[in-house]
Amino acid sequence: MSDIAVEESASTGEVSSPAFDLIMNDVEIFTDNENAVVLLKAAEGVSGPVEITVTVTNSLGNSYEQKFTVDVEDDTYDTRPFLADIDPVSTTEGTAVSIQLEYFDAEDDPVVYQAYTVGDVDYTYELSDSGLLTVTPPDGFTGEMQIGVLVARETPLNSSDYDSQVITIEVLADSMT
Ligand SMILES: [Ca+2]
Repeated sequence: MSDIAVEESASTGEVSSPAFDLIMNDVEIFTDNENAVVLLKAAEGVSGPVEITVTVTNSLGNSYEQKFTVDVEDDTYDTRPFLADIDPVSTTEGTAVSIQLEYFDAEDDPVVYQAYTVGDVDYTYELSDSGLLTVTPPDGFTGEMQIGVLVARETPLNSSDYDSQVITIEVLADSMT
């Protein structure tokens, strides 16, 4: 690049700005023999300070080593709970239906359940602390209705720190009446 015509740079006044647009016709990716990256991965269950020794050796066999300390910390990331899949359920006209909610949490942390109305069917519901959801369809209603449920940490980290699901409940006509 040293034989490229240059001109005075408008911004700095230095005579170093290329007079023409530079076009790269040939780009080469090479192995950097002067710099290297070391990737460290802690083994399962290892924690605390670990001393790392890096040794470089040149072609003449001369070596130089340098030590540094890495502090390995436990995986403290607490994943949020999520609901187990809930299959559609069915009941008959005027009959309450119960659904036991279940969740998974990697750390087995305590959770809270919530339920919320989805759609405009005027059903009623109850939800116990242990996740037993009981939904009662309105009198005379048949067809499909939906209810939303969610599981969250006891102390959510933010307003979207939960897992929700919509349950479809089919209310069948009571053939006995
Ligand atoms: Ca958790």
